[in-house]
Amino acid sequence: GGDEIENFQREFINFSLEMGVLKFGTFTLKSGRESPYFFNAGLFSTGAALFKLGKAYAASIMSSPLSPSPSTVTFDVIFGPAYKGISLGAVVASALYADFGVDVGFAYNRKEAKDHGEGGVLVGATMEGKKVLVVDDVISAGTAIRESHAMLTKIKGCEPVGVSIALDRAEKRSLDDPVSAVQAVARDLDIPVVSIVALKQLFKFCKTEGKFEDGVLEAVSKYREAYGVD
Ligand code: OMP
Repeated sequence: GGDEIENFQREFINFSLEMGVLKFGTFTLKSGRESPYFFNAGLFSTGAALFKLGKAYAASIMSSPLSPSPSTVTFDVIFGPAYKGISLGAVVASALYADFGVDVGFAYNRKEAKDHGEGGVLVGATMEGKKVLVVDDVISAGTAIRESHAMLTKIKGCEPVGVSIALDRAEKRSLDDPVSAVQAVARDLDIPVVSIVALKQLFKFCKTEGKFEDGVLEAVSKYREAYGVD
């Protein structure tokens, strides 16, 4: 998460722009905040895009504290929260195996409990007594990730040990906060939050590579000044 942009980060930003996942304009966030950019991970909607996406997450995880040595990770199971986290978690688990030989479990939840068949809201690998990594798309205010964390702590012996996301928007929840929502999550839940990219790298890359159309650089700069934390 420093100033340097790694290769997998450049590739990730480029292909997010190509797929229309990363867009500039005027967007209202879940929090109600008005943003000059939006990241819609649902538009990683082809086999090739999902394949590359999985690889980018895996690379960020393996170059973070979630991987204390080359082929080890701190978690037993990946949890992908419904709905968007489900496909993300699946491609990340697959890429960890393909690229790093790391084979972990995969689980997800249903939003509605099923009353027939196997029943329940949790599907896949058991998370009882396991160390779990939550995989999600974006953190803005941190609301979604805190809900997932609260759900996991109700499972017997389950220990959430980290969060992996594509984009850290690196913004404060409220204007008088000294830290970003991601920093607050890491502090409050006492676990690492690892992103493929944070706004700082994204901004620097788009600026240097001339990816901003007229007025966008100014709009994103203003947004960072108002809400951002580096
Ligand atoms: P928080 O719960 O505030 O952290 O917002 C995260 C969620 O907002 C994501 O899981 C998305 O559903 C949505 N979101 C995006 O997907 N991309 C963005 O660039 C911004 C948001 C958002 O609404 O803040």
